[in-house]
Amino acid sequence: MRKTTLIRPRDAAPELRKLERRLMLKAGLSLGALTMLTGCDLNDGDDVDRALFAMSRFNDRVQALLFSRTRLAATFPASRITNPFRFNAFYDEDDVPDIDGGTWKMSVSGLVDDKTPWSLARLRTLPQESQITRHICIEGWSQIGQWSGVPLHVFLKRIGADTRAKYVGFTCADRYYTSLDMASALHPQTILALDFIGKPLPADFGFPMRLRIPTKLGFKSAKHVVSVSVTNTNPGGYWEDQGYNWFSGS
Ligand SMILES: Nc1nc2c(c(=O)[nH]1)N[C@H]1C(S)=C(S)[C@@H](COP(=O)(O)O)O[C@H]1N2
Ligand SMILES: [Mo]
Repeated sequence: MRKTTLIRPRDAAPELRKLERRLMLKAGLSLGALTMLTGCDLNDGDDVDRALFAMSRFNDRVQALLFSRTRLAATFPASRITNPFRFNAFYDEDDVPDIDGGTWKMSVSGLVDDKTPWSLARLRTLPQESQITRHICIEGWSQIGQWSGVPLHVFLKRIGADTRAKYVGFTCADRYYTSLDMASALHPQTILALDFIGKPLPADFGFPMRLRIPTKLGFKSAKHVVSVSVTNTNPGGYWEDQGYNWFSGS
């Protein structure tokens, strides 16, 4: 049975009180208004999580409005590249997917003219760009690396993507997935990376292709990509669907 008691500030969970303060300060919303907006009754932990999740999606819209299509992430000289470079994934290094670059294909779906799958060799025929940027993980560490590959805007144009669509989604060989708003997908520094520090991506770092987007937190830079889709339905993401902020960038 669902509890229906109203929350009094005294017995509300601390995170709920914090949420209420933030709402009042940032949006002039009361908990009652949030209850209406989110459909959560805010009486137990689950509902608080759901309300925070709804707030995070609200933040996405605000961040998207503040996003500048042309503001660039900082770049660095080669001397600043972090060595050794740190591996991270939702599993251990032993479980990194073992992918055959010769048979690997990336599928394309959704609002695009040309859905022909892409081989590695064909991706290499497109214009390539190189960048030395900082990768920032939400866990609180960062490192500078060099990635080269096809700018995503070049790729999207090439496949005849409808760039008025809202999202670009990515799925990976390890069942990881993530997605970008179209403005971020078209940002000049967002690339389909094939090389890391001048050599084909090592398995740990996303062979044979990874997304690299320096204007966003590290978890958006999906490794071992196997599909790209252009869509108006938010594809979410592995961490995003567990409550991490979807926009996660500048
Ligand atoms: N396919 C896949 N991509 C992924 C992840 C993952 O678990 N699987 N983890 C993300 C996170 S949280 C981080 S910080 C970076 C780590 O990239 P690195 O191993 O090159 O440092 O990859 C991102 N992309
Ligand atoms: Mo991360």
